[in-house]
Amino acid sequence: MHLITEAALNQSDKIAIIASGKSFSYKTLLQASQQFATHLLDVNNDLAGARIAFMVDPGFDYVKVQWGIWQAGAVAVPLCISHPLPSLQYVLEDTGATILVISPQYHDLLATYALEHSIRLIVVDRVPEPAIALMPNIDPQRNAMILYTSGTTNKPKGVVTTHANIAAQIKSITSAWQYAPTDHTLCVLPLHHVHGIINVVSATLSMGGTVEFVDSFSVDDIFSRFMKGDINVFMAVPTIYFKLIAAFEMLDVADRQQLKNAMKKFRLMVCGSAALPVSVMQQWQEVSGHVLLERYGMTEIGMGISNPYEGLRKPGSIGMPLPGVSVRLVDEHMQPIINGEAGEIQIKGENVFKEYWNKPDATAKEFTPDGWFKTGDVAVVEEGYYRILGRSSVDIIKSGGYKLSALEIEEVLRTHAMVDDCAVVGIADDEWGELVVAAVVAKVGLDQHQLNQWMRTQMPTYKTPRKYLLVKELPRNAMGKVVKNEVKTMFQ
Ligand code: MCA
Ligand code: AMP
Repeated sequence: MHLITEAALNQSDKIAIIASGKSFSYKTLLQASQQFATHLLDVNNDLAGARIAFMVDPGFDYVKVQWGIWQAGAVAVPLCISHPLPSLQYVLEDTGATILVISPQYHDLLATYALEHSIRLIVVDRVPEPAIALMPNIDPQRNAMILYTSGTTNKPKGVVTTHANIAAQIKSITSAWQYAPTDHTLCVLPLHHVHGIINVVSATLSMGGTVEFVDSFSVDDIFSRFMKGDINVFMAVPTIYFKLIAAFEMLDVADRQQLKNAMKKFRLMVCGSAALPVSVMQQWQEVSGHVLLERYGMTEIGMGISNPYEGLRKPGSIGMPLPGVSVRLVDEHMQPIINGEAGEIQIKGENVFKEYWNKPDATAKEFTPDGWFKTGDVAVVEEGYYRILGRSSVDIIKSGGYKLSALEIEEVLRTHAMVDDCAVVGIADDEWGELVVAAVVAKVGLDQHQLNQWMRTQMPTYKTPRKYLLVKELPRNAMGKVVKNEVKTMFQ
């Protein structure tokens, strides 16, 4: 990834990363990543698109491993550090990963699996520091990363981006939001999604800024770091701003004032990944003095549409197309909208992903014949600003900033011995955006607590239903299809 490593060469002694109480310069990061790439290369001179999965905590090692994978010519597959084994296995099998890099604490979870599947296991703190080998020359059109996204199919799909895609995604936001070497960004987001990987970490490092990591998500920790006065950029999902507002209100007057003073000095605060409620935007302005910059993105496209850095940031709106991104709205006949009506957002540009991994049919289905990517999000344009109205599928849920597939959750629920049938929906929730809930037709004697615990062994917690409703039967239409909107009303 030339864009990022070039910045590292130019910045040298500047601090790139702060994590777990330590600071690491660009020079240290680049050297460590090249040593790691050398270790990965072993006897090869180019890993030629091999998939390397890594389950590494956010921090110096994460970035070292990611850069090492890229420099060795392999494809980075970041795993979610809170996923249970079945979810990890799915990604490892789907990508055919041949190398797995882990933080030491994930050894017990994954070592046996790696051994049984002949996957080379590398524990990140037990890597030698070899003399740096010659790195392969990487064509920008080569695959760089695979991220998993839930959609209208029951299993998550691997979104493949090339080096050129990632570079375009980075260039677009760094110019629009004026990233600078003086940026000091706090990373509180998970690093298996675009928001954390591209917007927070990669874009900041590409411009020579500093990324500071937290050990785990904690509102108190975020506030105490804000109060130190170094951090000047923050990006998060609406749920996190909601949580910060609630915590701010619990502080005493002196702490509030100190925090306000620190936040006033920030250069930028961004919100995205899910609709930002106008009330949260307004409350955050009172708390921090900042008008949140709301933007719209997707795993498949990086960022597409954004409120302006300078100019009116319109509440309830996602703004205008970002530089280098073409955006259009189309009606149900795929005709571009010209009369101000609502339509599906479609996107074209170098930022758009290459394909779904090993899924040519799914890839073809999501593009128009003339190369526009169909987002499935419906919007209108009002005075030049796009406003999201909803999604074309009721089976996609956004909760805590995560995109979830109702079908995927239902599929897992149905494998429980006591569950005969079920319907999963998202219901509106102030804190989480949408809350995952499930109507369940069950055998007599189902223990809901046990079901909930069991689901958490099968899926990451953020995908599991928050409420279960036991029903005799699910509401169906004349065709026998479950009517999801009726299921939603059952929870009101
Ligand atoms: C967790 N909890 C929930 C949910 N998640 N309750 C309801 N709904 C949920 N979705 C509960 C847990 O069960 C637990 O309760 C308690 O909250 C704490 O759980 P934990 O997992 O520790 O949550 P957290 O650490 O407080 O995390 C909340 C969070 C996290 C920080 C908001 O969800 C998060 O990092 N979200 C961001 C995701 C993200 O980066 N999305 C970007 C993808 P109990 O103890 O009772 O079990 S979208 C993207 O990349 C595109 C390109 C874009 O546009 O950005
Ligand atoms: P993901 O695939 O996890 O990257 O999620 C992408 C989806 O998040 C988009 O298709 C939208 O539905 C949603 N999304 C992202 N940003 C926003 C936003 N600012 N407002 C509303 N929805 C958003």
